Amino acid sequence: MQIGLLGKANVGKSTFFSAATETPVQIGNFPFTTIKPNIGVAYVNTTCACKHFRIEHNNPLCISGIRFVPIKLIDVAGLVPGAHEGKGLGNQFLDDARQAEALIHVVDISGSTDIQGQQISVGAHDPNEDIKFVEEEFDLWFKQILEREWQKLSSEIDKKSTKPVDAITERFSGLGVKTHHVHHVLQNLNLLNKKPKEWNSSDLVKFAQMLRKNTKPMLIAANKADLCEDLGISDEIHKNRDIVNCSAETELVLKKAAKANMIDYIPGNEKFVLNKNMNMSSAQKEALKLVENVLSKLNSTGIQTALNYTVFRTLKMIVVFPVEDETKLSNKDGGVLPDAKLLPDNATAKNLAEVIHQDIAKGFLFAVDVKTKQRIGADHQLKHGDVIKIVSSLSRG
Ligand SMILES: Nc1nc2c(ncn2[C@@H]2O[C@H](COP(=O)(O)OP(=O)(O)O)[C@@H](O)[C@H]2O)c(=O)[nH]1
Ligand SMILES: [Mg+2]
Repeated sequence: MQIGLLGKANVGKSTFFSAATETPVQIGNFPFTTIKPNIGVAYVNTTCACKHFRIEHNNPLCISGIRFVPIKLIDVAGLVPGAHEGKGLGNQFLDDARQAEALIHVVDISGSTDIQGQQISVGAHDPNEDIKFVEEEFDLWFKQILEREWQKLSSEIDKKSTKPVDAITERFSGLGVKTHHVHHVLQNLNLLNKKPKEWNSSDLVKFAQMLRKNTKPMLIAANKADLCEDLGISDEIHKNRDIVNCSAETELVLKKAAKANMIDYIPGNEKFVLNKNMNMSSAQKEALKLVENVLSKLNSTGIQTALNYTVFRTLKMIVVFPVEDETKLSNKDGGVLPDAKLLPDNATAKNLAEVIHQDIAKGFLFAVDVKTKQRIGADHQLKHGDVIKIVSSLSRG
């Protein structure tokens, strides 16, 4: 599971990345601070199964019944118009985005950075322009790849009479394109029964656009929302796009203050609690006052919301808790609810076994839904929050 952070220079991608991963990366107010893609571990969160069973357990990823599940986050170099033609760090940027299953487009919603990433006064730039150009760059990139391959691909399909769905999927698998994506797009555009040789250029453009939307879904993180007088512009965009208001800088301050024991803060929360036993300088107190103001305006910093939205709503993933001992809810070492796995929402008990270990899957006998104590078969579809014991004739390794 990988999510890519993208956007033009200076919108706060690296700040978002640091806040979400706590990895110290270079943060600076000039273009191309991030030269090499940074890959880090961030977390989505959901209710832990310990709540259902009303038990307490010691797991560093469960804080007061909120379970944090790791995902990979990629911070990629800033994007400029013309990137698909290699402008800026163009092709490198687009290549990095290949690995991502979904993207978070970080936008400066306060309008205080121009298209090149230079700082200007609040409201001087229209963030809609950024949304437009980034989507266009992606569409053009997909179209370019399609066009480059099209001649060969369509004549191959014609000669060998392979199914277009299979041939197209195979050729574009490097972009994270799966059979169901291609089928869905072809069906929607009424192209399922049209020979690729007979496609016109408009078919190709539409196909590229829709394939991009389906394989690289994008959430807009309306960052620097703390600088906005009001958030009307974001509400306006919300009419046709998925968008979450964010303040990456505020989240970073909160994470750092929590790390230094000055506050208690659960990422995603609307509040933090001051640690009365810590001595703080007046500057630190002042910074936390500002943070309080931002939180009261935005409800939360939006960083956790953006990650959760991408994984649970855009990608429709579910969290399942595998256990080996269904009475103790533990693994062999006695760790209670030791694991939380992210799975697609149509995943079966067998799929969970595959994620745990190939041998467990090979020897799959049956599984137990620990919440209902019912025996389930290999094809049983799992739900978000399920606690599952797999019974296998083989053990791992
Ligand atoms: N006011 C405000 N400034 C931010 C926020 N996020 C980032 N910044 C500032 O924007 C500038 C660029 O941030 P950076 O993360 O390096 O941007 P990148 O080029 O997109 O990676 C830095 O000065 C950050 O401190 C935010 O949420 N609010
Ligand atoms: Mg950066």
